[in-house]
Amino acid sequence: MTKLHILSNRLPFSVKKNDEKIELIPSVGGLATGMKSVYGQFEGSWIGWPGVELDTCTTEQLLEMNAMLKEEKCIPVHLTHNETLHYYEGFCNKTIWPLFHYFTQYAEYDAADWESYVNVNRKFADAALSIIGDDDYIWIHDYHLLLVPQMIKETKPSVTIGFFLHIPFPSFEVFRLLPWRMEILNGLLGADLIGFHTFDYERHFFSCVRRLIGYDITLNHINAPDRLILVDAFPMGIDYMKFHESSRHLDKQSENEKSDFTKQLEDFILQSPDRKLILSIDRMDYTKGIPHRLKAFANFLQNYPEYRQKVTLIMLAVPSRDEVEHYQLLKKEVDELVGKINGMFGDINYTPIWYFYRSMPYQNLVELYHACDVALITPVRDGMNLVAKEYVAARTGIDGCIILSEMAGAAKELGEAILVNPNNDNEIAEAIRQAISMPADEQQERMERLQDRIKRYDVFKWAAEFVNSMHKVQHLQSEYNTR
Ligand code: GDG
Repeated sequence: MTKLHILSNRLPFSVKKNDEKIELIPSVGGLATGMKSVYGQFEGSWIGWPGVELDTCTTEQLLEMNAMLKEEKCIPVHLTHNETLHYYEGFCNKTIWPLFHYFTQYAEYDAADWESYVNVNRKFADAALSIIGDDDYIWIHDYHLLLVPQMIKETKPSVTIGFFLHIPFPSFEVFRLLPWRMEILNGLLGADLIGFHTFDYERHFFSCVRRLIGYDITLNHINAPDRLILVDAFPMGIDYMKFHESSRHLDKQSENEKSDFTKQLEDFILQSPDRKLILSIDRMDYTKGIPHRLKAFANFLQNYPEYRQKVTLIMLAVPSRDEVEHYQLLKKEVDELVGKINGMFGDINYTPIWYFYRSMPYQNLVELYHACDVALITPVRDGMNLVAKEYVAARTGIDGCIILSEMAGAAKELGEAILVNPNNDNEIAEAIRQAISMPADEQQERMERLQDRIKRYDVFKWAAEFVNSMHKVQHLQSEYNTR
């Protein structure tokens, strides 16, 4: 039987070591959920880093961890502290991440980080090569593993390789800044199918291939000398029914069944019936536009004093990459801005911003989506943004409004949201006013259309379409080779 293997930086389980005991904690992110749906059908393995550094484990712990992961059909790629430092924190998060999100001034070009990136990509490729059969399929994920497609193709050309990038692919003028641009492009071109969230990222990629490598491109096919490579847009969806049903469950709960979190939210809303809650959820990342969003909220309170006391921004910022300096500086800036705005517009009965710097359990996340009237999602760059889709899925009352940055991949699909330029504080302030005063029938009309679309193209459909395209590319390649 043909197998489909998955390769991603992280496994769908994180390993936790508690008092010498090993525990596997399942990941709940969109990638893990979507992949689990196709992964079961193909009998493959999942290859990735289990999340603990090799140097911190004893031999017994390693053996136990490997055995536990094997039961879950997971193959660990173990990384040392030095590798996580240079490959992950270094090249992935200080070079590719800022550059591909257009933060060119943050991108560092460090030869030692690059060397580690190549070596770790080789480790992942070797782990894959040790288990994949000649006719198997492999689906490689994201910017951590851009060199792996070529490394696998060179050794086992008959394997069908799919690659999906979860972040934007930047325009040629930005991509060309990378000292290792040729290596990265050639690495990716080892794949048979390359997927992006949007057509714009696909276009940028084609432009780089044409100008830097010189391959001919027809429609969405790259005509490489040895084979055809298919490139397409696959906008990632969410597990719509999971969010929708969890939220429906909240509608049906009796008073006794409600969580303390829900009760507190309800009490707060009941204190003043015309109170409006605005929700903001992201990882604490400079690409997410959090400082601009806060300034826009302050502008809104400044420009529309009649809404003070009535509008609260609930802001969940999940700690992320806090060992990297730019993230530490961002955290400081956000802390200060929240303090300043609360100090300026708050009083004994009113805190304009409720700020949570932590991650919350899934259930609380749904409770927030369920309770808030507006979702304010204004990244300065974002590959897709799943939070916007989750908010839509969790609106059981078919009301609610999304203010969405035009720089998020999701903006291409969510045309019924209020689209804004994330750098324009006044435009966002005006969008907040528009959202909280939008007539109920207009909210409903927009939300119904959004829900139909997101329900239809959910994460399972996304994964199935990607795998179907991997089948399709095989046929296209055999036609191409017999021309
Ligand atoms: C990358 C790309 C692209 C958030 N806080 C909590 C929590 N979350 C969950 C959300 C959502 C996910 O994390 C965040 O996904 P996003 O898409 O918004 O953003 P990134 O993490 O930057 O993801 C992005 C994505 O990959 C997929 O391709 O859309 O553009 O940057 O699912 O629900 N979950 C829990 N507690 C939290 O506090 N349980």
